[in-house]
Amino acid sequence: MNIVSVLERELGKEAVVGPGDERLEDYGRDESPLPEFYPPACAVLCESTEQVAAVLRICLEQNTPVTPRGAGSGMVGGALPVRGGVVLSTEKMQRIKEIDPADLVAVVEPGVITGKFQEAVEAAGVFYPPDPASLEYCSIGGNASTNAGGPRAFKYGVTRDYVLGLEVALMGGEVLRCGRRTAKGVTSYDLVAGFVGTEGTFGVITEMCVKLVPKPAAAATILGVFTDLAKAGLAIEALLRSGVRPSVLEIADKFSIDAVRPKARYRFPANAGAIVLCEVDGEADMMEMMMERIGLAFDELGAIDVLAASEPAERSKVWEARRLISGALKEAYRIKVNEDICVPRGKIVEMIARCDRIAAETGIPIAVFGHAGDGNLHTNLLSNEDPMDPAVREKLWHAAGQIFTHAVALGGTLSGEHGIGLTKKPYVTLEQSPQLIEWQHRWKAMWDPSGLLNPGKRLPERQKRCSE
Ligand code: 2HG
Ligand code: ZN
Repeated sequence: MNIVSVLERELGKEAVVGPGDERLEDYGRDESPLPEFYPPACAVLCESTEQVAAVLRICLEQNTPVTPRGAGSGMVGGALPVRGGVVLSTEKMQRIKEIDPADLVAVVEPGVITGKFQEAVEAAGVFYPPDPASLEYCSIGGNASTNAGGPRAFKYGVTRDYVLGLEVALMGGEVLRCGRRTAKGVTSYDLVAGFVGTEGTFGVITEMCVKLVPKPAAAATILGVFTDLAKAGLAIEALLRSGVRPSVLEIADKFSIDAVRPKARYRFPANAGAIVLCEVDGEADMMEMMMERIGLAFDELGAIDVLAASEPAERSKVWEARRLISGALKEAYRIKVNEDICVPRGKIVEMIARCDRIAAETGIPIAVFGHAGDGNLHTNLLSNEDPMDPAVREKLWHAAGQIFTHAVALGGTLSGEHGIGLTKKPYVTLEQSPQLIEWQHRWKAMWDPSGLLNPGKRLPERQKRCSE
């Protein structure tokens, strides 16, 4: 019996999207810049931990690759079934099981949409800070699998900092609960931190216990507009040194501004070449003083416009300009190879200058935007050439390699928040030693000796050791 029939028999036909079903194509793509479609044999839309465990048991019994998938919003091909087989989707596991403001925790299933979860949490008077730009459609389980960040990571940290406990289904069908519900806890090895960020290569998250924090009483947003990116980079570095502690410190360049200009409600000055978006939160009576300080700093650093917003409607207008960037660039160019390098904070200006040089040398426009306060820059290589042309792709991925090389030379890393998945796997050796890669292979083999769980991702192929 083939794998599709076995899954249909054990989980019911309604859980399986099989051959001939037009929905199946969606499970062979994601938000990565790869134009290819990776056809799975089928996708299983699991609704419970038991179903996830059953799929992992059946796939091991049938020696079939299985690729976990959240909302499919990943940008590095982490959820693509590159070896075919089964896509295991958690998109239907959408229950918020508990929000407990007294314990400051919530218990959720992995398919819950992050933005919806934040709304529910805030309605209960508490706050869940991780805010990937895709929060309206990404899922919290996917966020944990990639250890997603977002603008507020600058003050509040990334998803890993909020995951206290996990239920994980392992290859073969065993279900493991690890972690805790308490604010602190060191009784076991930190398996939770180990599972977070492994892009579904160790196991499939079926339930999460996450930390909440008190909701800030007020927030304000300040936008500084500069004539060029170098000036905006200097503003970021100056703010980092000034001792003010915003919750958000974002940057965007002229490519990004020009892409969002027609869509955004904020009217950018004609000579806008870069923006710095800053947000502060805390006690209401602190807001004015902090906005004034940041506004003054922007003026001193040569801003051509400063916009301060404290009302929710005005703030959302400013935020809209930032949140639209990724999609607007995607619409404006046929190819958008987006990276998310992260460099030490003191090297932001230098990294921006190096991107400029790479753009000039290769002739490839590079849009730079993102979470500059964390040194996490989305360097987007743009092109209007044919995405299927191997020469075009080679040129773009070569330039991406140059960006990675420079980021690593400055003490940085390939990925600050999107993950490695498929697209960045060829570059891992630029950053990591063969020894480090080998230990990660051993770790992966401990959870998935069969190598069938999300195969072909994250780790460069294993090097043969001299003794072998
Ligand atoms: C963002 O910060 C996302 O907007 C997407 O991480 C980044 O498209 C990108 O490069
Ligand atoms: Zn981002």
